[in-house]
Amino acid sequence: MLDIQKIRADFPILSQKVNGKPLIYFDNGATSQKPQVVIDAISKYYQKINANIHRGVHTLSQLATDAYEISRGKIQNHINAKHSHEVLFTSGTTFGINLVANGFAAILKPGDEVLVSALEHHSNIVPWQMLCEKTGAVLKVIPMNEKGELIMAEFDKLLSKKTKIVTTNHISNALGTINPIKYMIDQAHAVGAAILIDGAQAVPHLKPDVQDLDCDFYVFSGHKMCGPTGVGILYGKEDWLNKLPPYQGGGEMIKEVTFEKTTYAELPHKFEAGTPNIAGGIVLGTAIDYMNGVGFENIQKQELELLKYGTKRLLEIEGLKIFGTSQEKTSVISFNIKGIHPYDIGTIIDKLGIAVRTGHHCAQPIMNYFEIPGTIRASFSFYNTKEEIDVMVEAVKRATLMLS
Ligand code: 7TS
Repeated sequence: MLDIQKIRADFPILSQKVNGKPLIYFDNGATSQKPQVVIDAISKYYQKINANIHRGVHTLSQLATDAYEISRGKIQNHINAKHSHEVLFTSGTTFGINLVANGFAAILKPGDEVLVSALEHHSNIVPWQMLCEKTGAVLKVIPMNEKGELIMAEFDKLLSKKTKIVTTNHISNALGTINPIKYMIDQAHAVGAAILIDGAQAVPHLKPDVQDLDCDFYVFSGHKMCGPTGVGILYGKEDWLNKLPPYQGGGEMIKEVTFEKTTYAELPHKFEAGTPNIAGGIVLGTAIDYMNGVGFENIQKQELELLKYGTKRLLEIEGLKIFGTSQEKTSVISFNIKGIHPYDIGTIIDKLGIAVRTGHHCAQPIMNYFEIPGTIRASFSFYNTKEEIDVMVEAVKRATLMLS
């Protein structure tokens, strides 16, 4: 088992007080906290090797370029991509999805179909709607059931030769459902469709193997997995990345520019216009090293314990309902208390030092399905403890009494 106290000591923010109380950070779905090694790596970059990459002959530029490309290699290994040029640095999940959706504008014809799951974050809905508006393609939704599971029989029925791309998250941010993506990837491919997996909520909990999954695209953000904000990854199969047009034009993404014609650089540079988040890209590698040091098996064990314990303890509260009761679930508990607005509970427990997210979690269609304005979401990380859950349960009880 993990020595949680030792791990907690790696995260300086966790020993802070907020509103005069020890911080209990249960908003890991929104962003994770950062260990000292990550914080140090950011300042070390600016103290020692800050320079622009891929352009200078001078030593610092080469050091920065090497560090950036070493990090790309680490990420390639981590997700088991076949080639490092299939690993593109982006600013985050949202950017990666927009890049792919924008590229499909060159491929889709009116009447083609895009399948989106009912469990998506807005960033995996809106870019596809924009794509459909632009191309005349039709957006279809893979429905879910009361437990917050996608209905595979309905998915199978929706798939046809018209389906050109399927998009789903690996894990739902609002409910914690782990989707059967391997099955979905195989089914999409059986009709000749591409498939994008939004791994934003998966990479903090597991290590995806993109070759084993055989997905066409896998996107995620660094900041939910102990890394900095403003950096993320788009993995794409080489063939697809060669087929898609560039997303942004600018420096570094070209082979040759004249006023008559521009030719584009090879992968990955074709999709990396402009000066990137260099420190972010390098330090994402540090964050991944840190998580691998903790070990994803250990992470999963600890988080499953927290999920089971938190579920049991919260259900002791009268009138409390949990949304998202899938068999396959990660350490996210979305709940409401009968007759009380989630925002009111969130505000009161914040005064007690407890950070949860309240609201629709950028997943309004899920809230509409359950006919609720939002939920209170406690999302646990491996550095959280059962004792913290006990404090939250007592705080929610207290808030409930005050508001009833
Ligand atoms: N996809 C999923 C499944 C997400 O959970 C999020 C962010 C995104 C995409 C967008 O990621 P970004 O890094 O590009 O912003 N989810 C959340 C959340 O649940 N609470 O705050 C942000």
